[in-house]
Amino acid sequence: MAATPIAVVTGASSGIGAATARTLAAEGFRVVLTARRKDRVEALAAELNEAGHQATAYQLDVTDRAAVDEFATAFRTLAVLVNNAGGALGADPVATGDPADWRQMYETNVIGTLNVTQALLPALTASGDGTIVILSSTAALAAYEGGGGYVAAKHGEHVLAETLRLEIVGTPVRVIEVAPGMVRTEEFATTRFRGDTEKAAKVYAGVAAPLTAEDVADTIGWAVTRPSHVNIDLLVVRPRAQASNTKVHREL
Ligand code: 8X3
Repeated sequence: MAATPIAVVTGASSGIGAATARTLAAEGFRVVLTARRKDRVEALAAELNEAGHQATAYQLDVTDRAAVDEFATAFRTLAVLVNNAGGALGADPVATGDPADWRQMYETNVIGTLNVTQALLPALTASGDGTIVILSSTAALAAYEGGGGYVAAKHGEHVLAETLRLEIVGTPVRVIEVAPGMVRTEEFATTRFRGDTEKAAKVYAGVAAPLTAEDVADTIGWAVTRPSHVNIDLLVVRPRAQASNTKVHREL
C-alpha cells in the first residue's frame, strides 16, 4: 500500500492556514501543522486525529532558519508544502510608515517562505510529484494607498513564486500561487491594526460577504488536487463585492 502523502502547512494556528489544514486532511493528506503558537496547532491536530484524520503539530517560526532546517530533517519525501505564514503590520502611507514594520513584513512573508521552501525542496523533489503553494495576496499584484510595506512584501513573494517556477521547470515540483483579496479572518486585520478591533472592523464595513478562510482553503484544496500534469500558476480569488483592491461595494 502506498504511504499517505504528507502536506506541510505553515501558519496553521488560525485563519487560512488552519482551514487549509482541515481541507487537506479531509482530502486524505497526513497534515503537518506548523506555527509559532504550539498550543493552537496541537489542539487542531488533536481535533483532526479524533475525527479520524492524520495530523501532527510542530512549533515553528519560519523566520528562524536553523529551526526550519531542523524541522526539514524529518522529511525524506513530501507531497505538498503550503507557505501560508505571513501577514500585514500597519496601514501607514509610504511617507510615514515605520521601516521596522516593513522589515518585519519582508522577513515573515518573503524570507519565511524562502526558508521553508529551500529547506523542503529536496523532499518535495524526492516525492516525484511535489506541489508548493505560495499564499500571496491581491496585494502581490497591485498597489493600494496605505498598503506600503505589505504590498512590497507580497510583491516579493509573488516574484519568488514566479522565479522558482522558471528555475525548477522540468523537475517533479510545481509552484502554485494563490492570491486572495478581502478575506475576513479572526486575526488578519486585528494584527495589522495592532489589536484595534474598531479599525479592523472598518476593513469589512458594509461588505455583504467577504471571503472566509474556508473559501480560500477550498481553492487551495482544488489547486493541489489537480492532475499531476496541470499547474495552476496563479489563482486570484475575491469576494463578489470586491472588483479591485480599491473598488469595494459597501452597503452602508
Ligand atoms: C489581504 C488583502 O486587501 O488587505 O492580503 O491587502 S488586502
